[in-house]
Amino acid sequence: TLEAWYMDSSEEDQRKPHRLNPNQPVPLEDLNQLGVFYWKLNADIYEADPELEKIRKEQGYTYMDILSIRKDTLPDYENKLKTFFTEHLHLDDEIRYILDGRAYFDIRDKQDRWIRIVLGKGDLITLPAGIYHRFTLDETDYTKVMRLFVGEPVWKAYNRPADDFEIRQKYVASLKAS
Ligand code: KMT
Ligand code: NI
Repeated sequence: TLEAWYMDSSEEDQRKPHRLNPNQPVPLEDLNQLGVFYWKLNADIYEADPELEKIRKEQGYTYMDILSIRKDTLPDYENKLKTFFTEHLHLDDEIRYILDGRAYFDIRDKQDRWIRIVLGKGDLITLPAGIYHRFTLDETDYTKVMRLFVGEPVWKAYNRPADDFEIRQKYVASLKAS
């Protein structure tokens, strides 16, 4: 299963866990309510995994590429990590499958509090279009991630505030319904 918790508000190193004391865990059902979904797969066989194939087919994830996120493999590493950790939204779902290493995705809950989700090898997560979020490595400074997309990928991020976007309003309306 997926581990998630509410974050403290300290300005310390973004790569630290930032748990509250005592820890305040967030169950998967709460993440589902926010439109976040999750699969556990066997990343050792990602190149020929029938389970991954099934998900890609059912969800229409036609596009995929793989990024190794570490200082010596990702061009413009420092700037990219800064961009990833700047709160933003996208017009499409963000679909990520961790093939190696670890990473954090932070998302906002309905009351605008940060939830930190830790992802490790074999975790596939989808963040809904219009959700405010950000991404960081942890203190191991490395992950290898597959990016999936429906059709031609659009990676454009709109930094907060982006409240006037139709996709944002659609997302907020979906929360009220749930
Ligand atoms: C994003 O849009 O938040 C990212 O792509 C960063 C995580 S995976 C490269
Ligand atoms: Ni994003």
